[in-house]
Amino acid sequence: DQWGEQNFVHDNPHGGDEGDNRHENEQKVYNEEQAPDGVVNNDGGDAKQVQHEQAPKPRPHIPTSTTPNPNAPGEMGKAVIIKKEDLSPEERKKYDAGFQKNAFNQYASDMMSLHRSLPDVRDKECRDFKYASHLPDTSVVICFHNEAWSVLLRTVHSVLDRSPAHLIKEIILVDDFSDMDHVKKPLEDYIAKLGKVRIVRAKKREGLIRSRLLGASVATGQVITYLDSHCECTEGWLEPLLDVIAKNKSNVVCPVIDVIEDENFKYDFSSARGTSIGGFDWNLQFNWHPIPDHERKRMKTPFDPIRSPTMAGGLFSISREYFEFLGTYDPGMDIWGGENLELSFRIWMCGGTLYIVPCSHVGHIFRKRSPYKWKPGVNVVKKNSIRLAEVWMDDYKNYYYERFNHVLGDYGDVTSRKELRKRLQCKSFDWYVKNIFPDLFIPGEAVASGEIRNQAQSQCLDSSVDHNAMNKPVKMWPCHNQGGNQYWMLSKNGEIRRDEGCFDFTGQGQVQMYTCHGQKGNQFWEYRADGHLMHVNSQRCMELSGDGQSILMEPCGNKIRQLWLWKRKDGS
Ligand code: UD2
Ligand code: MN
Repeated sequence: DQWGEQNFVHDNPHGGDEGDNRHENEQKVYNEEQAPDGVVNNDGGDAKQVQHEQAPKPRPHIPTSTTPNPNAPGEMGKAVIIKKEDLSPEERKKYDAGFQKNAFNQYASDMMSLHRSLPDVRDKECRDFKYASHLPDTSVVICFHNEAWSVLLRTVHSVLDRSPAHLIKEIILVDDFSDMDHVKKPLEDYIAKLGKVRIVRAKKREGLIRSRLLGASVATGQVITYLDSHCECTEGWLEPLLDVIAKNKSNVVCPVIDVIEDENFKYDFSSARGTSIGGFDWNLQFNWHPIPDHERKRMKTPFDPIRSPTMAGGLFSISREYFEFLGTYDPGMDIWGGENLELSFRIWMCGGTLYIVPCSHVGHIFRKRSPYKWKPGVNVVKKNSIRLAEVWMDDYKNYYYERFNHVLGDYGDVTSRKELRKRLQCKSFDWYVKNIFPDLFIPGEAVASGEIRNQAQSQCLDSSVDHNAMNKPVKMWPCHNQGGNQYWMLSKNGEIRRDEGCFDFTGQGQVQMYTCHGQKGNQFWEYRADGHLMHVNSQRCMELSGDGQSILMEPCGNKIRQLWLWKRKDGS
């Protein structure tokens, strides 16, 4: 039993094989009519509850029943389909207010049991796996700012209902200065009956990072497990996480994050084999990537923990002692953002290992906008990201800083974080990139970069790379010399790209923007010495259309409309 016997400093071979700023106005007034009464006692058995026909009568809380009515809304992770048109004007108002306040369908959530059932999403191999007999216990820390009642408590119950009791030391709810009434006395009364669950409150709005620190400061479990306040844990989610930490305390582990749909609460799960790993782009945004071949080769089975360069941030377990050793979080980070990459880089660079564990599944409601208040006039995400770049990214930080012409603004003092890095004798960011994220696209390695200008006419290849542009044709636009949507890079492996967007041609139709996959194929281009841009698979060349408005893919030939100017790194 290695638990308790680990010395963190350099006993774990590095890289060894074992181991948009969002501002939304929140609706501040909590509507009494939506107060928890009709919601809290939703044990899944009451059809009247579901129809919302009359004002819900206050009832005593019914203690947890884990055998829900299979026909109640949302059971087995099914979608709750509500025909908005059929709702009374009053109910419809509630429906809209719920969405407005939370950026998810609170009305649908309120119809569902707090103990709704989910399918057992595990692959058979995971169900049959034998975990270590002595697993460490965990404190589960859930931070929230104005979370909806039913969503918050379903998170809590999913932990209690689907984890071996002896492994849950406690659940710590951290209230980040919510102003909704239901999270005050009603919540205290409710959790008092659950045992094990306690609440700590921030005295001012701290943001999720300092709230997590507050939770950690009172935690007593051997492991800390963080969850967002809108999650649902599935059967068997916890043991595989703790098992990896039991093997080595410097292993930090994330479950597979399944999607709970914001519109209807459908639980969408992926099989272990479909699991992705975490990465990031040079805007320091977290993103997902397919499991790279080198990692698939390293894994002995598709159910082994997968080494991941980064974590999404919200859902992970870490040995409490190791978390402290590693320097927890940067308390200078506000509200939201950046802490996930900061911790990820720190884990890898300072001797730990970050895994995604395919046998552990937790659902999370992914929202399309942020429902709460941000600091007005401050780009919090940028500030947090600069803090992490300054401390951890060495010269690579400049790829990020170029995005805003190196105008950093006030990002506070990072001296103590730099000292931490020194004290822990962490490796360089260059080491991290080369060993942990070798598939990361490095702008400095681009063989050509800048605008791609047609030689017949001053028209340039133009596209954004956000989700609006994905799977849509690349356009031609008058060259504007401002970079932006006309700034492209030719990667070493023949991609024409910016961030995660790549030129993609299937052999038919038009050249489209597509998420880069790093597999060459439809994204493999050659910028020839004479100025042709050839798609290697189809052997066709990009050609400016006669009207100058679009790109044609034609057999390569001796036409000026097929010749393009693009600055090569070697200056030619
Ligand atoms: C993702 C992470 C989130 C966090 C974030 C980057 C997942 C599933 N989620 O964004 O955990 O790492 O990236 O920072 O990986 N909260 C507060 N105080 C605040 C703001 C938020 O307590 O001022 C709580 C909030 O109630 C929620 C959690 O922090 O429980 C994460 O916030 P989010 O759900 O808005 O973040 P998300 O999932 O978009
Ligand atoms: Mn979240």
